[in-house]
Amino acid sequence: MTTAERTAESTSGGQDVDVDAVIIGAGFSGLYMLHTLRNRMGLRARVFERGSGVGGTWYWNRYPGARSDSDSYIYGFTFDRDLWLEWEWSERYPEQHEIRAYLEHVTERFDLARDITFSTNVLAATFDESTDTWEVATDTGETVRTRYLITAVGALSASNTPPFVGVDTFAGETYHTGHWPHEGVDFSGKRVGVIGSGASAVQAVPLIAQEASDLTVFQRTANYIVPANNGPVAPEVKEARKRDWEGIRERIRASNFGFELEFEEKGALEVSDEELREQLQKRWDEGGFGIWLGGYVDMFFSDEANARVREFLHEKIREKVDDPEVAELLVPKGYPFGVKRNPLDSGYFETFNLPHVHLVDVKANPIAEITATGVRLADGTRFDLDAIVYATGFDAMTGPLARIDIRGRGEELLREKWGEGPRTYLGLMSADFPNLFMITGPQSPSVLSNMPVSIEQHVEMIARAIGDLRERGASRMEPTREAEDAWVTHNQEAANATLFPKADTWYMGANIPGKPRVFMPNLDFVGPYRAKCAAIVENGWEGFAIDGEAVPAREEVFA
Ligand code: N01
Repeated sequence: MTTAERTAESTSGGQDVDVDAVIIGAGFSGLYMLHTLRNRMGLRARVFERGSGVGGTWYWNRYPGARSDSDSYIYGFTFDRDLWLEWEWSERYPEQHEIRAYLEHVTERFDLARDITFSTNVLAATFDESTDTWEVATDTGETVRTRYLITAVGALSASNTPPFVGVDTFAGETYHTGHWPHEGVDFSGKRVGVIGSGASAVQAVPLIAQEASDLTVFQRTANYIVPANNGPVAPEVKEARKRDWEGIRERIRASNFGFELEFEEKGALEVSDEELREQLQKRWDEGGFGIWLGGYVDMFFSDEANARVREFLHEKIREKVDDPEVAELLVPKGYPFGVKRNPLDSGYFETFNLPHVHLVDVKANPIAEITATGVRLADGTRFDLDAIVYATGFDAMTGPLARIDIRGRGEELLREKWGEGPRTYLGLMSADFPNLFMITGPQSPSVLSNMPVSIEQHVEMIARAIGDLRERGASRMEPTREAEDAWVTHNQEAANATLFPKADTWYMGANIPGKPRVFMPNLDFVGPYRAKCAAIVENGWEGFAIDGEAVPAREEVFA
């Protein structure tokens, strides 16, 4: 069937809807979803995007130093060989403005903008049981009826400013790394306070320090931070990668985390001190996530194994930081390595050797109040500041979905259904919310992977689902309650077998006061999860019900 024929069918078969699909968000996920549904399948799709341009995460996170921690050659779409070949990244890790330029290029290349409505927030979506459609309402007063609702809202897009006493009273400049001014910020000659020491702060602090006359970093938890080793990529390496598009694509799709990284065959407890140090040093020198996602798998399960790796990392911090007291504060304590997102370092530790940069421990002495002039700690110490930068992260994974009033069967609110933690099947759909698909939703590998790889897999699976529904003439798809319950249990059991629950992280929802403490990503790993999903589809959508007809899932799905 040609695209035109499909379009005609779609139009004639969809008189009860304004469009076949509404997609929320125009980042990597939304753009590829739109391209797939409209350009490849001939459906009528419409994207709503709250920003005034495309990019999602990369539209909002414009703080100094913002760049991806994934190598640039795999931080993009692989669905189109020509697109992959024609785009040139300037460095090992792509900078924010370059990623945004890339996504703008994708938008233009596939003529996507005409179906994207910018500067528009989706406020609510309600499932209509009588027609198996969704009614979507926006903050511009528009209402759109659609068969399929697809959230492409990102896992880290609902920014979090902690509810400090007096947070609105500060008279100076206030910024959040997650929604940085487009025109940039000049910190020259200013006394700046950065609250937080996660991946965003680790990237921003060295650059803010170059401008500020005085910089104070308020740290609650020290992080395990390993070198990025950024820089230009040798032309012959770039060329070899271009020639190996198919190989790279296949390897990252089958990999554990969407990178070209494999775990060591032996565990950290099975090698001599000498071998361990040699291997860790090799990965340290290479930079990137090798030491985390390509190291010793037993360190995720055994504290003893983990301690051997930690010791190496603690030494490295002490070597880099001149003042032993500051170094001790920067050495992570009380939780294992690898279970909190590992930021990549481009001069973060060395920044604390500068005389105008200070580190303050707000675990021992918490922030009591934001005042008109700065920050006051519990013991009464005051910091007078001209600017405060909140590098305080996000209400991760569930936050972006909870902000929308998504009502399924019986008007049940998704955020209420998820009151004790997310409940999904495959991180893709939730029972009683038919025809609602979530790209890289909670309980899928998502944030524990190189995101574009997981995004492509989900987009293609959703497209397949929609294609199958249309072929069958079916109007409704949803997971069964049994499959969802078993998936939730499987995810919790997998996490509980590891050291992940041992740290207070956004993976666990622990950064948001009152959020249930539940491990949110899925731990099946990218390749095995992908294979599992493929088998589920091949077996006629195991664990799903199509127009009420359920196909039970095999036990292996939950292993
Ligand atoms: O946010 P975070 P982020 N009082 O949640 C602290 C991705 N990302 O924006 O650790 C005092 O990591 C909080 O302290 P603690 C990446 O996946 C990717 O840096 O909770 N401090 C922490 O230090 C990353 O993991 C890239 O004890 C408070 C900080 O604020 C995710 O986004 C770049 C506090 C928040 O750190 C989030 O990173 C950047 C309070 N009340 C981000 N509340 C790349 O790929 C919070 N904090 C490059």
